[in-house]
Amino acid sequence: MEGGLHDRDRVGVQDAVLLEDYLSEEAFVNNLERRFKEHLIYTYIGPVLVSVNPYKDLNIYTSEYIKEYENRNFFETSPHIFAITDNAYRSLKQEFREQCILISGESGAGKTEASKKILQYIAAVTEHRGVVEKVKEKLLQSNPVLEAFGNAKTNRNDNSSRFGKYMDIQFDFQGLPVGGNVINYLLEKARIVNQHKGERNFHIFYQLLTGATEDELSQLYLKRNLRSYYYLSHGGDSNVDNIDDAQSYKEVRQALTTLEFPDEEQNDMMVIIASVLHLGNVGFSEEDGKGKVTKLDAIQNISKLLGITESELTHALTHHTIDARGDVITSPLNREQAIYARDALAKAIYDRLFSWLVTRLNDSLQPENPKRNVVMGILDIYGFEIFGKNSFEQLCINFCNEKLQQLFIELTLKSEQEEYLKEGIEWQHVEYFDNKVICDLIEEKHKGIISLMDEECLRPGNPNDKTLLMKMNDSFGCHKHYISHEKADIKLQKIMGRDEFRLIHYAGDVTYNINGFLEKNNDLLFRDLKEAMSHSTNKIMNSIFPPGEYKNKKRPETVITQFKTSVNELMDILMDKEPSYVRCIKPNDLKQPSIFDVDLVKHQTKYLGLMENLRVRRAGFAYRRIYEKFLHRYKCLCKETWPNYRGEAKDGVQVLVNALGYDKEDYRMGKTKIFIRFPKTLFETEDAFQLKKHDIAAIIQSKWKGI
Ligand code: AD9
Ligand code: MG
Repeated sequence: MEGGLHDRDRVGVQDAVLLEDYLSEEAFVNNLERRFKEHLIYTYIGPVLVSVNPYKDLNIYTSEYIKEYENRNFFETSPHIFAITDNAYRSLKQEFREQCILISGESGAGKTEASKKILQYIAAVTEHRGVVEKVKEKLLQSNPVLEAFGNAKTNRNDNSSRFGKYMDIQFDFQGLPVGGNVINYLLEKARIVNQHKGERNFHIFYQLLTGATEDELSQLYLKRNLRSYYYLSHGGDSNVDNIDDAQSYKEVRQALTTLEFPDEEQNDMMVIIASVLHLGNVGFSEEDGKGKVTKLDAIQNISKLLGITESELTHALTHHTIDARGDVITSPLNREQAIYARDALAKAIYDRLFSWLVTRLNDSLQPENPKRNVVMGILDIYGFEIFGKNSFEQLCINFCNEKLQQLFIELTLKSEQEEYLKEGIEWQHVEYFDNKVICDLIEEKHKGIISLMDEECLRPGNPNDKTLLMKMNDSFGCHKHYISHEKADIKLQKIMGRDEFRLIHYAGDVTYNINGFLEKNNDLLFRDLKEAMSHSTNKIMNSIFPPGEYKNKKRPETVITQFKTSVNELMDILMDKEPSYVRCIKPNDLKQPSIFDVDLVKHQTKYLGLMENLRVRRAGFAYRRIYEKFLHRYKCLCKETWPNYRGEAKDGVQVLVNALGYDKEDYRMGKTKIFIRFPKTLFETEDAFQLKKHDIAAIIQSKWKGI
């Protein structure tokens, strides 16, 4: 609101809480649009930062900007990701309060970029020498590595994160970064074996094939030609205008070196990447119902690379062994089953490699002295998803978002309550929609959708998607937030298939298609393949496929149960931290600057729950400010406080608001702050101030001119 870099920031309101018509989505989106057109991409809803992706470099992350935000009071500067970060960092450093910054938004909205800006800011405002410098370098370099293996070009985003990420930065008692830790969620491994038109596999494959030297490639039995690989062939053209894969490859190798991955280990990683490519090229024919490997050179390459004999590999890809109550039975797979087994293997290898990478990265980021550190966590995770067709993955993602919304409500109300208590103001009940009922529907023990799904997965007989849906419809048919095809009204029945169910999420209704649920949840890998992989001489393969894994009688947990556990662990991690929120919005589907598609933004406003954020925030007092600041700004509006009030700032403010005629119900006097209920009150004061300022300026000017 003050001078310097923020002169332009007078368009619309900086804080949507100050919107006159705060219940109107129209007004909210209109405010965003007006600001966006002036390149003001950031707006607050109280302490929540809304960010609209500009799709162009705005030059607002320079060192001048960093200086502008360093150690400044949150509400004295224009909304910015640096302001949020500085605020969190100061609270961590001065009060030793653990922080978390939760970033959400749909694909391409700018989450990952925001998380990088946070890291950039922290790196810039902390000491530049010795161990700290090295830690910062490692933290920064972990990004290109994770992105190479976990990001891909999609139709929505050329650099789309295909996994959820929670990253901790650990600080010592002086507020210096000393280490970090990453937790990954649900890598989209289906991409390994198939890509939609116009999309690509994970970046690392293209980086390796275009960036490696001839020597490296020949050691991996690879050809530079991307078209030679079946697993890279589904999306069509693999060039992306603004991605330089060859250059990225160099950067990734350099980053791995900075992160202290020895050369040998880096090579082992590339061997696995190459093996996945060769695996995709293994073909099958069928004789007498039995699958036969056709592309022997691919098998030979994998065998040489991983140190597994060709015969074991071939056998494992075409057979299936089960242990039926002590009787070990091996039966051949037909062609279709063999293809399925091959793809399952490719996905498992890559998925496990990725998890290994994260673990290994964490070793490298471990602080020397892990005790007594304070943590700032950054969550960059997929937002609420609703597509034309929604499946198992969307259910997982939307469940996670329900949980995050719950956390938001709890933490926001908690922090409001804390502030009221601290300021000695009585608490007023806030009406809001509690989405616990939906979380319960999904995750409740023995009763929820997840339990039912697992039960069906484990049931002997012939469980399938149809039987699962029938059971779900039976169990939840009467639930307020579950709609079966049968229960749907006529209009809805027209758009809902018989193989679908619909959940009423806090952010909107989503229809899920049941096909593939059981298989995706089971995520089986035949034991023959596990066993074969465990015989590899590659050290990483050896650790990700431990020998004897198949002997473990206990069935591995289903995908959704593992996910539920990790989401609940995440909630525990976040629960005792002080939260900050960044809500990212994508202004158009074309990845273009300067286009603001109102309908698209409205849609996201809904799914991000922004109007609900605003309502919760506005339920109490819209505006609050420290007495000294308030008095300083508005003292010219009252004879007794101008030019200076001699006495306590709080008393001065009381005199001031009496003179301004504030209604008793419109404000409260806390211990250090004034709380104003409606923006209108504040606006009138601000208008009066602007007028007065004008007058004063005119008087000063006329005096100066000697008139
Ligand atoms: V996904 O869920 O991982 O698919 P994100 O992470 O939300 O998605 P990302 O941060 O990758 O989106 O942003 C997408 C693209 O938008 C970037 O590659 C940039 O080209 C562009 N972008 C995002 N934020 C900014 C920004 N603050 N300034 C300029 C930006 N460009
Ligand atoms: Mg991302």
